[in-house]
Amino acid sequence: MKNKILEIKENSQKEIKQIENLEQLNLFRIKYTGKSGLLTEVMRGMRDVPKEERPMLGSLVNEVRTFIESEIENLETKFNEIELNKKLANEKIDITAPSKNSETGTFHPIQRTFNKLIDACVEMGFEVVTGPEVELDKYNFEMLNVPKDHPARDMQDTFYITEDIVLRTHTSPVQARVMEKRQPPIKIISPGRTYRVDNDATHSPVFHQIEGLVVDKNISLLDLKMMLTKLLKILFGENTKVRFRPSYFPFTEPSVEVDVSCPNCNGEGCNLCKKTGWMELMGAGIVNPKVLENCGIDPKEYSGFAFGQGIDRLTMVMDKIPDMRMMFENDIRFLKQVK
Ligand code: FA5
Repeated sequence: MKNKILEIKENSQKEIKQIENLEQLNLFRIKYTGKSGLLTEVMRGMRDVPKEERPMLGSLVNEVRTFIESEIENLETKFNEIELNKKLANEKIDITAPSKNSETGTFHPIQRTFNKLIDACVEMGFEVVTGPEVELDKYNFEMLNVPKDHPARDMQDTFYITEDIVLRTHTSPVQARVMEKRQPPIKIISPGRTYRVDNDATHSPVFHQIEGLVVDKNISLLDLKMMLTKLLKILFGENTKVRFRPSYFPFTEPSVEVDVSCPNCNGEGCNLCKKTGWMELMGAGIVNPKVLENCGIDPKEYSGFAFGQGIDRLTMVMDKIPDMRMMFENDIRFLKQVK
């Protein structure tokens, strides 16, 4: 039995020298140390050996097993290293090879308009504030002087979540939220997404607005006219004409609609401006004293102006897009055209 064990050791030493890869090493492992391998077979034969010889032979088998296993481990480490080096050599990147053409992303046309407006307003000293799109009826309507039974609610067809929670129909609730928390001076803009039950070529159920609010001592309609004229000239060019027409909003008094000479035809009259030479751009006005009062600001001490502009329609004019819905389909061919 002893000779048999030593013979196994000797043969294993010879055989292991011939092994060239991991596959062969695995077969070697099964042959010598596997469940039905040569060493296991020897251990089974121990039953036929006289009792007193068993401890000596048992420890010899273990010694040989440890020896073979450590040989296997060493060889395995060596083969793994060789494999890894081969893999690394094959994966070398040739940095001199010509690159594949990659698509570059751009801003969505609506975002581009937003960026232009926000940049111009920030340059004029406005702070950017945002508010929730799912809004309390209180901020969207009531604090802005539009109580539940007010006929002006018909001007904004609303998505109701519950009786008291709506998808905001304009960015004006941010005015109320800011004035409720802060005392003047206030000079903010609030860009964001808005929702109404509308759907045609110039009305989308989801659209975008930017709100502006200035509250301080002695703010008058003259400040509103000067500031908006300056802003619109930055956006559309120094020669742009700006006009103010009387209008109505429950949250401003007096209220105005603001138009600019058509940027497409410079006021000559074209299809975009329906031959009028003017484009209607935004609603604005002097903040209704009732709104200041609702928000905890004393209307005897302070006054303010506000303006609100639809971004989607402005983008349609600037990029000559015939149907508002095209901007929400996100067809990559369309987006590439209006780059
Ligand atoms: C308002 O929403 C007022 N909050 C604006 C305002 C603010 C006035 C502060 C005074 C002071 P109006 O309902 O007119 O106003 O909407 C403003 C702009 O939003 C419109 O001129 C239009 O450009 C845009 N708009 C309204 N509904 C839609 C719609 N369904 N799809 C796309 N744009 C829309």
